[in-house]
Formats: sequence, structure tokens, C-alpha cells
Amino acid sequence: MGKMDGRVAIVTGAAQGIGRAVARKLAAEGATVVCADVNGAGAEQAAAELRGATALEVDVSRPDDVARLVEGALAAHGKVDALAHVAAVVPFTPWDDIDFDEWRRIMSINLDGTYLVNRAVYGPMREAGYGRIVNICSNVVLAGTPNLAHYVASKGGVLAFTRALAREIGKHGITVNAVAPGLTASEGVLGSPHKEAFEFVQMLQCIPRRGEPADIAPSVAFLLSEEAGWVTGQMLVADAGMTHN
Ligand code: 4PL
Repeated sequence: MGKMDGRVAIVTGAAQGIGRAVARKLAAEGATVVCADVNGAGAEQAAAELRGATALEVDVSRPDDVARLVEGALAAHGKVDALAHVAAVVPFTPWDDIDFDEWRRIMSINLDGTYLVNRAVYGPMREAGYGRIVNICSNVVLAGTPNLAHYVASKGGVLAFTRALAREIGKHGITVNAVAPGLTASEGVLGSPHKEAFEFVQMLQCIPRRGEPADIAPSVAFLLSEEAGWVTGQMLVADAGMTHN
């Protein structure tokens, strides 16, 4: 018996990192998972290891792709109960190098993507009178971490949007929450200069070890479960106590 038994969940960014760990956790809790990622082959691989899961190649910054995602989920599984919106890019760009193209690139994927995917699942969730949405934020909105001002701005947008949307659609039985990880050993982070920050970040955590994607997934699963229905518009910080909000 799992907390997601009988539920259909879309996970964006499911090919790697936190998204992949969330897809595994939701499947382990009984969900039928739709694995979406801009890396279509990676999404297929993620789905292949999960019973009943399907995969779709989706660029969350493209309205047509996102429409196809929700249509595909409905065609394959008949409903969308839950969304874990994890897809995002984690840049490492010193302030001197953030030109407008780089700013727009991050906003387009991280913030426009959040709007598009939340907007697209809203239709079927409203019709069903039930929905659970979790958007992945980051504790950088509390810490002001350097070398990613555009990313910090995009995640600040994700947090404020999550709160605002929760207020509007709670009356339809839909909750909207954010999970804010700290520095996590995802493929994206490990392939960037952020990996040099683990030692420093561990000094700030209450629990002094490297955060892994599997450390984040249970918080997402809780907020996507039916029993979390009295919690909405909140940010759950899963960062080993590095920050407080
Ligand atoms: C504490 O989300 O939360 C670096 C890079 N350090 O992306 C993050 C911390 C990074 C973070 C993050």
C-alpha cells in the first residue's frame, strides 16, 4: 500500500537528478508515472525501470510540447492527479557574464516552464475537482547564493507563483506547494562548478553530509499525497537545515 496508489503523476525533468529520484519514489508509492524530459532517450530510460510508466520528450519552455505532454498523459492514463514540476537548468554564471540572452534563457526554462506546465495540468485537475502540484524551488531564494542571480530570480518567481496559484485554485480541490532543496548531487550540479561548494555548504547544514536526489523525493511525495490536502501555498525546505524560512 502506497500513498500514491491509483494516482497518475507527471514528473518533468525525470531523466536525471532530483526528477528521476522523484519518479522512482512516486512509482514506489504506487503512482503511474509520466516521465517527461527534454532528453527523450533519458525519459525513456527512466520510465523503463518503473512499472506502468510512460515517457515523453518535452521542452517545458515550449507551449506545444507542454500541451502534448498533458494530452499524452490523458491519452495513456485517463487523468492527471499530480504534477512534480522539476525540470529546470542550474547555471553557474558570475554576475559579470549574465547578459540579457543568458537571463532570458534561464527565465524561459525555469519560470516560463513553470507557468506552462502548471497551466496545462490545471484544466484536467479542475475538471476532476482534485489535484496535487509541487514545483521545485531552491533554498537559494533564502540564501542569495552567488553565481546564479538569474536562477535565484527564476526560483523566487517559482515561489511567489506557487503561493499565488494556491490561493486561486484551492477551491477546486487543488493544492500547490513548493519544495526547496539545498545543494544536491544531481548530474546537473556535479557537471558544473557548483560541485566545489559541497564542503562549504555542509558546514552550514545541521546534518553534515552531501545531499542526494533521494533526500528530496520523500518531501515531494508527501505533498503530492491525498493526505497532505490541508497544506497549500507552502514552501517545504529540504536542505538539511542550511536555511530557515
Ligand atoms: C545552496 O539550487 O541550493 C548552489 C546551485 N548552492 O543550485 C542550487 C545551493 C546551488 C543551492 C543551489
